Amino acid sequence: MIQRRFKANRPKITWDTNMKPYWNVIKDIIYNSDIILEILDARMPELSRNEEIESLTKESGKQLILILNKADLVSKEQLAINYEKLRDKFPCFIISTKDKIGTKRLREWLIANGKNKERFKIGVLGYPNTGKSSLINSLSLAKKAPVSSKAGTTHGQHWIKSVANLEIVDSPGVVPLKQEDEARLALIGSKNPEKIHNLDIVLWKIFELFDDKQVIKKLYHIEELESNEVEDIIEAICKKRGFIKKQGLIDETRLAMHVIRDWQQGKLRL
Ligand SMILES: Nc1nc2c(ncn2[C@@H]2O[C@H](COP(=O)(O)OP(=O)(O)OP(=O)(O)O)[C@@H](O)[C@H]2O)c(=O)[nH]1
Ligand SMILES: [Mg+2]
Repeated sequence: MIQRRFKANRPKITWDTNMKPYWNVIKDIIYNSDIILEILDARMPELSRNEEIESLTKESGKQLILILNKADLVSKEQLAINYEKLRDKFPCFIISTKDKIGTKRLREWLIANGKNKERFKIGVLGYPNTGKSSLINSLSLAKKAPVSSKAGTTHGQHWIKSVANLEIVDSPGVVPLKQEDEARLALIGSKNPEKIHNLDIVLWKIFELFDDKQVIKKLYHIEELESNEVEDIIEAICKKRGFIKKQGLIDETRLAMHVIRDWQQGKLRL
């Protein structure tokens, strides 16, 4: 039935047979919504954009809005840079559901946009753990959708009656059809550390994101270290924490687990 509805606008994406039922849920959400909010991680909005969501939305003729969530984890200067890069492409909103930044403005904007409709249906899509359910709760002024720091909390599609005539659908985080780039998924918090194969690579990528290494040094109590080389920082933290293997080598993998968790839980602020 879902396929029949979409026949006229069949997307050009090649479907992997195993992923078909899952992506049919996403297509169904796009079909049933009046507008789509794509939730991005404000720390790295470009990396957290999903090509498939954007092309499916475009083909459906629905409007796409970008939400840069977790703005509390980014400096104002960096936010302005990230916002400038995207605002010409789509309408953008800067949000922190944690600190309640921007949610009132977005709620009012949605209400104004849907004022001529009896029901204004909003689809909320994005990678796992970007804050889809948290945003729905903030917009609805109630805890209607389950939230957790583990990626993959929401399953299936859930329509939630929000404020005024708004109806919002919560969805499971999208799994990319094409590039299964582990480091990218880890950085946007969509892959839990226990499931990451190359932990060391992700650790390096996180540390390399910081121009100002003081932030890392402060969090891990190695302010006395003069060097700003990632290698030296990793060694100093491992020594400080006693992450040393039997042979006397530093246990980078163990550190990686901790740092990735801290990053995903928002303890490292860019
Ligand atoms: N720092 C910060 N953390 C946030 C913000 N919004 C959500 N989070 C946290 O991000 C984690 C994921 O939030 P969810 O709302 O469950 O994310 P989701 O996109 O629904 O996740 P799935 O259902 O797993 O796809 C939770 O630990 C939230 O507390 C925010 O604005 N700032
Ligand atoms: Mg969720």
